[in-house]
Formats: sequence, C-alpha cells, structure tokens
Amino acid sequence: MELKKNLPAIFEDFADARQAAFLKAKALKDQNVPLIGIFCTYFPQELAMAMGASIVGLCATSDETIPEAEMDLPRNLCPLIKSSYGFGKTDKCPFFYFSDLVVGETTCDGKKKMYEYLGEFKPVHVMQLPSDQGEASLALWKSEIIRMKEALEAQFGVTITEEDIRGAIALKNDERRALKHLYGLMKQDPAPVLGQDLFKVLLGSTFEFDRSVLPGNLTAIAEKIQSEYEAGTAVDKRPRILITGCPVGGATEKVIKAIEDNGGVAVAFENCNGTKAVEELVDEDNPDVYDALARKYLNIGCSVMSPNPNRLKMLDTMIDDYAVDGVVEMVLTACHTYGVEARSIKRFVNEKKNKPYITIETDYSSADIGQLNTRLAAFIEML
Ligand code: BJ8
Repeated sequence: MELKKNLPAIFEDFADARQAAFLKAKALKDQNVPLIGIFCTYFPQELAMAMGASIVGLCATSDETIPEAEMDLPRNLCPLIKSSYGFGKTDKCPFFYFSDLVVGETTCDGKKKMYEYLGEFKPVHVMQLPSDQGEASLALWKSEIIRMKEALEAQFGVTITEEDIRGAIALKNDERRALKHLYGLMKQDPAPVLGQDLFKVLLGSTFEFDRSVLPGNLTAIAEKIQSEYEAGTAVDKRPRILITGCPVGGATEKVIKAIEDNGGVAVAFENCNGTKAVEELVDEDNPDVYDALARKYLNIGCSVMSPNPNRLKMLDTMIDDYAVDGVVEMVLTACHTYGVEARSIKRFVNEKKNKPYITIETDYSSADIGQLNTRLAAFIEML
C-alpha cells in the first residue's frame, strides 16, 4: 500500500525534526541554556521548563550501539536500555553529549540498575518512583519532585519559584491539549492520515526545544489535516488498530509500517509518545503545585506500576472512542513488566471489549520484518 502523499511538507518537516534538533541543541549550549536529558514520561518536565532549561528525550531507538553496550550489560536485556546506555557510553548521540544533567527514574529493574553505570559518564539524578499509586506513594513522589527541584537549583545555581512552576504547568497543559486535538482527529472514520505519518509528528514534537511555539505548531498541523480531510483526502477504509505496550519509535516503527503495509491503519497509540502521558492534564487549580504535579505524573499507567489499573482505564476509553477493530501490543524483548502484563491486557481486550488482540515481541533489529508482516497480515485479515 502506497503512503498517502497529501501532506508531504508537514510530515517531512517533522521527520527531519530530530536532525534539526541536533543543531538546535548545539546552539542552546552556545547560549548557555541548560539541557536536561530524560528517559521517561514520569519526569515532571514542568520543573525544567520553570528554570528555562530545555528538555530532550534520550531513550534510544536504534541497534547501532548495542554491541558496545553488551560489553558492560547482559545480552538478554531490553534493547531500549542497552541502546540508550550504548549511546551514552560512546558519545554517539549529540543529545546525550550536550545534556548537562541526565534524569532517570526507578521504573523497571534494568533501567534503574543501568543508571548506576551511566553515572560514570554524566551527572545523573535518579528519582525514586514508587511502584503503586496509593496515598503513601503519592506523598513519596511529591517529596521526590521537591528533591528534584532542589537538585536543579543546586546544579544550575537558580531559584525555581512556585510561580515559575505554575507558568510551566499552564504551558505544558496547552501542549497536551494541542496534542490531544491532533491525535484525536484519528477518531474519525475513515482515518484522515496513516498512523505512521501521524506518529512522525508526535515523535517530531518531542524535538521542539521552544515549548512556547509547540501548541501553535501542533494546532496548525491539526487544522491542515482536518481541512484536507474535509476536502476528501481520507485514507481508504481499513481495519482500525490500536497500538499499546512498550515505547515505539525509530527501529520499532517497523510495527506500524507492517500494520499499514498489510491493510490496517494505526488510529491510536496508547504507548509513551502517544496518549499515555498526555491525556491527563496537571490540575491548574490545585494551590499546591507539587501536589498537582505528583498526582498527574504518578497516575501514568505504565506497566512498572503494580497494580496498573490506569492502563486498563485508558484502553477501555480509547477502544471505544477510536472505534478500534483490533489491538496490537508491542513488547520489547526482555521487557518483563510489559511482557508479564500482556496477559491481563489480552484478557481485558478479548473478554471485556470483545476485540481481537495480538502480542508482537520484537527488538531493534530488522531481522524479524518478514515474520512481522506474516503475523500482522494474518491478524488484520481476520478483523
Ligand atoms: S512511563 S513505558 S518511558 S518506563 S521497554 S526500559 S519498561 S524493560 S520504557 Fe518506559 Fe517510562 Fe514506562 Fe513510558 Fe524497562 Fe520495558 Fe525496556 Fe521500558
């Protein structure tokens, strides 16, 4: 199936966003703007925004540095962890190179142990993320957010006021609203664009360092897509797929491509880079900014939480809202939390939502593309 070509400029701009961001990161360094490298959506970005720092995601998505990482780390570790560590070790990633501080969280076992070694190359601050979402964990997470703020103040010699944080919350909420509006266009049937094109925009948006322009840019893209849609340029009618599981991006975009090359359309992404950390806003009316941040971020429904009811709640709503025909879960090799949780997701999707479900286990190589095509073609065929 040929890609839809009606919005080339927009999508190519965002495909090039990562490349352009390398140059922007260098320019920021020349202007002495702090750059904070992050690994996870549990990091409350508002803290860095409040001090005028830029933020860049460091989760690596290619297998280029895995051999180097395997000299220090076990081979049977998740590719995301090995690849990220490898880019840190080899200095092959400009974002890692330019980051003044790297922030990690105690999410999965592999990641949190990897940060201990990463600290040998860069200043690393690890936030102690609790593994459930009860009141005691909320209190702990709030204190961790305050400790994070104090670490930023100490390292960069700044004062972060509550007013600064409130301003950052408002800005970040605007970004979330714009993202929700943009990806929400895929609720329309037929879908206005292919999922792989939408995904480029979602991923590209994370490389915009100037967060003040992001909501406007995203809204302009959404308006352009919608006006083209109303002029009749929709994707042809296809089975509608929701993608859930580990973070998708880079090498693993092969899964989206395999879905769409075999007759489906990826209308919804529940993963990080999709809706997982975007749907819920920070409560701007909460007089305690730290409590507001703690509540929003601790609620993220990642499989590192046990139990993890918020992932099911989000899937429940999304399957209905996006009129989903089938669910594809992508699990990275050796990701135990998503791997184990896959059983309860399958049960929920099959039994509570009466929808077909498939787990795809993959890594950052291209060796399984043929197998991916075969399995996803068979899955889509039966929808
Ligand atoms: S909030 S999804 S970014 S932890 S895939 S490294 S869990 S073994 S990435 Fe994640 Fe934050 Fe959750 Fe999102 Fe470990 Fe699994 Fe690898 Fe993972």
